Amino acid sequence: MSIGIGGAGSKLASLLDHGNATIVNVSEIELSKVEASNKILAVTHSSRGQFKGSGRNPEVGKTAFVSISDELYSLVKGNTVFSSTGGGTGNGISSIILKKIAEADSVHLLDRTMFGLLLPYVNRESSEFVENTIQFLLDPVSSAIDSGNTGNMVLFSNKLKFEARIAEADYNHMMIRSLQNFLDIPYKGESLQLLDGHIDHEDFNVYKSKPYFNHFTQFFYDTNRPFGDQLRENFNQLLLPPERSIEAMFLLEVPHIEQAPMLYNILDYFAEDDVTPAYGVVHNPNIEQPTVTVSLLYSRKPRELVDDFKQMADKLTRKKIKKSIEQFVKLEATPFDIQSEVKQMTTPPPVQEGEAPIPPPEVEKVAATEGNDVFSVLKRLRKLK
Ligand SMILES: Nc1nc2c(ncn2[C@@H]2O[C@H](COP(=O)(O)OP(=O)(O)OP(=O)(O)O)[C@@H](O)[C@H]2O)c(=O)[nH]1
Ligand SMILES: [Mg+2]
Repeated sequence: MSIGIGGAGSKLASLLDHGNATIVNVSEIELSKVEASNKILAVTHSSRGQFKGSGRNPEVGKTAFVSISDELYSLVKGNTVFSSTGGGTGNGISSIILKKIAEADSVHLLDRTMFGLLLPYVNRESSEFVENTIQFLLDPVSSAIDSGNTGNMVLFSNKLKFEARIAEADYNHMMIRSLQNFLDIPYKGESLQLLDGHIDHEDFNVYKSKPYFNHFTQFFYDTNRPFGDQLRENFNQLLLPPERSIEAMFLLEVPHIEQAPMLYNILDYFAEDDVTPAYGVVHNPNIEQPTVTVSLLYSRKPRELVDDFKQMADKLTRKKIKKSIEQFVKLEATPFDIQSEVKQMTTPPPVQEGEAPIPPPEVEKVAATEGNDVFSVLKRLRKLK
């Protein structure tokens, strides 16, 4: 079962479980908009929160957790939690769940929680989402991983959504379809003719319960080209890119039984990295080309992830500062020829017939009476208003 926390988390959980998920929010309005069999309203102390959410403030989410603590903590055991890392509700409530997991003595393999975390795209999303994400990765995610008590963490990213201009609902479907490809591995092993290796549900659950980041992807495999090149070309654009894998799993589906030995090329690739993957090869007559679904478990210090985020955020902040300096201290280049200006000031206006000529003003006298700072001189010359 999946549990969705906050706006984004709820939508993803609902898609994965076809409306049978548990969703949690501090906002009644957001809860009412998502289809789910179990809806939990977390109580905030601010009347605003009860209708509008946490307003990107994780402290509101954290306070609200108290009202649902026991119910939620027992629900997440052995299940999958979805949450954004930037929103106040998702971030606040999930960070307490992660802290509780980190503080537990030890969590049994099958009671571990898998997390699907949705990270914002720094170049397009609000700085509050980015700041919340940095805090979330630094503390709750880091301590949960270090404790060894959490299951896989999947780091979804909104980068492709913004860069390829994909509608939110479509993007959500893409993320869930991609996750479903990974989750289908043991079911395909069960329903299709097994040609080599084996990944059953038990193996799969043990794999999901390891405290590492999980990067999964699926692509057509061309046996005439190196597997590593194809893997790199087909990293999942919906997820953050992976690091060197510690453990791996793959399912190779072949349309023709005699293609099964393709598997050895894949094993060779992983052997170079000293990784012995769990694998299965199945006959799938419904596909036209050999297809491989790969999962890489990698360990990346959340601190390094945060450094990436910070670098991008800093670059953006520098750009913003530069822009605001250019906006507010805009100096117009005004051509100014002091000699002709002085000449203009000292030349008397043309004398009309019958009028006495006006004597030229004494420049020094004017300066003495009206102040002699640059601004008042410029003002008099009408260069400043
Ligand atoms: N891909 C995708 N991103 C979403 C969606 N909804 C929100 N987000 C992203 O999630 C982050 C905001 O988190 P939400 O889940 O909306 O916030 P919340 O947890 O409900 O918290 P508050 O609304 O602040 O109480 C931002 O990075 C959004 O871009 C969605 O349906 N799809
Ligand atoms: Mg919300």
